[in-house]
Amino acid sequence: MKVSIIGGATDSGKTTIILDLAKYLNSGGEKIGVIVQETGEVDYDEKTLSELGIATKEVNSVCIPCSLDTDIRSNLLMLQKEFAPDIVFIETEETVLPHKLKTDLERMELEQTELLPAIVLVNSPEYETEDDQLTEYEKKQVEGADIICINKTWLDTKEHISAVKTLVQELNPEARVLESPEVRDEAFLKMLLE
Ligand SMILES: Nc1nc2c(ncn2[C@@H]2O[C@H](COP(=O)(O)OP(=O)(O)OP(=O)(O)O)[C@@H](O)[C@H]2O)c(=O)[nH]1
Ligand SMILES: [Mg+2]
Repeated sequence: MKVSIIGGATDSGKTTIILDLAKYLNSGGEKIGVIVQETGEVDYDEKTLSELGIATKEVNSVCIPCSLDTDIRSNLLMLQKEFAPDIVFIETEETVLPHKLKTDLERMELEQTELLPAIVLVNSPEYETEDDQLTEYEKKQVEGADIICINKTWLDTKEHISAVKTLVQELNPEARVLESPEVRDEAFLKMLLE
């Protein structure tokens, strides 16, 4: 079972990208699970999910990272046992560091589980271009990410996207930085999973 962790600020487009990935993988016959940290509104349309045959678990939002990890771990185990998905997406809320959760899950040595690169979505038109204007979470998320996906580029100017890209590359020279188009083709979606 593969596990993909996708984080980023509220409204950065996490649910939309997960649904795009789920549709793409589902069309190739893969079974998909989603774990979402509930922060109020449920964004996943039950009908869409059931049509795609996706199993979901909601994790209550908690501020203590270790209890969050335990909660996510038990939900992963439950999904694995009851549904045996090929891949599980974890949508984290904006105060969680996806790379930290990935490391914690790696340490738990879950059986037959492969952790995919930790993805952080950046809401391009809303994102600051100076390091000292970023919140602590925004900064730490980007610094630790394996993949930084600059999203909502279609709502932003070329100049601003370019400044955002420069900033995130400075903060994390090791990460792969992708710019997401509004319509994501197979080649783009694949890059988020490897
Ligand atoms: N047109 C278009 N709108 C998008 C896209 N991605 C996100 N949006 C819009 O941006 C808003 C937030 O998208 P979500 O995917 O719910 O973002 P999120 O990061 O899951 O948000 P939270 O779960 O509330 O933190 C919604 O109104 C979406 O319709 C996209 O690819 N195309
Ligand atoms: Mg969401």
